[in-house]
Amino acid sequence: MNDAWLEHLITEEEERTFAEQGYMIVENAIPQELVERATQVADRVTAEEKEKRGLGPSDGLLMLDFVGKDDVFLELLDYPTTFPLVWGILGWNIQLYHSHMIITPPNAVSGPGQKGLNWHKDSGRLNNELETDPQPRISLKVAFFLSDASELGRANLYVIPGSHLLNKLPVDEDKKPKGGIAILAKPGDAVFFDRRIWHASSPNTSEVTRKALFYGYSYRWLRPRDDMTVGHIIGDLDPIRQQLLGASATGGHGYTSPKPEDVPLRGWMQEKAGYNGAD
Ligand SMILES: O=C(O)CCC(=O)C(=O)O
Repeated sequence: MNDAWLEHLITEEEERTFAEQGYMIVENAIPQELVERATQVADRVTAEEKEKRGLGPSDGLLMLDFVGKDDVFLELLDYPTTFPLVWGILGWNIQLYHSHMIITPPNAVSGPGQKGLNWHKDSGRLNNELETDPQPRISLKVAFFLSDASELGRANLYVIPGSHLLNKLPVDEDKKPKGGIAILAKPGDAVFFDRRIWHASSPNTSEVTRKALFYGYSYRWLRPRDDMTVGHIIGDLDPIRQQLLGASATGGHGYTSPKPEDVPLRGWMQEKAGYNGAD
């Protein structure tokens, strides 16, 4: 099961980059064939959702909880070029706590009422209620880019490198956010970012609709940030996917004090990836 992960274990350089910069880009993480398949499904799901919400073709769409809507989204959940990096950073007690798809047509923005860059850290109240500075990481996102955002103005994701270690948004003398860069992602690239990094979506001033799928991974004790509508599929999935989608064989206790059967990823890492079982 999942031996392809062994070919993409996290490197020391990736670990260091992510720890220091708070983000990293895995270029060509998924092949164009998969980009095309995922795009077809994303287009279908977008059309259905827009119809439901009464939105037109030029409206942006932020759609939470897409992961259970098609097998292609499950394929990306534990994809060989990205998932080993997720557990390489967070370890084995992990889950998908959140998925969202953002579609940004020409002239649209992805945030409701958004004008420029909507700088934020992820996870809402965690940023107010965790007392430390810097705060703990707790989760990260992997954004799969399906469209070509390799030029400026294509609703690029912006980040402030290194700002995951700063609770306050870094600003210049005029109180303007300082140090932001646009990520120029190509179709098939995966962008990893720490939930704490100051990041922003941006307006699309190009002719190319921006399409990206975001997978949020966290420790299993964090409550999901969306409805995680997966009850209709979870029973048919392999044990590691079940873990990722929120299963706990021993119930509530198993999220904070997991037994081996709650966390099959841990057993797999011990058997296959040289993990020695230490926390
Ligand atoms: O759409 C984007 O590029 C930004 C996404 C974002 O802000 C988020 O996932 O929290």
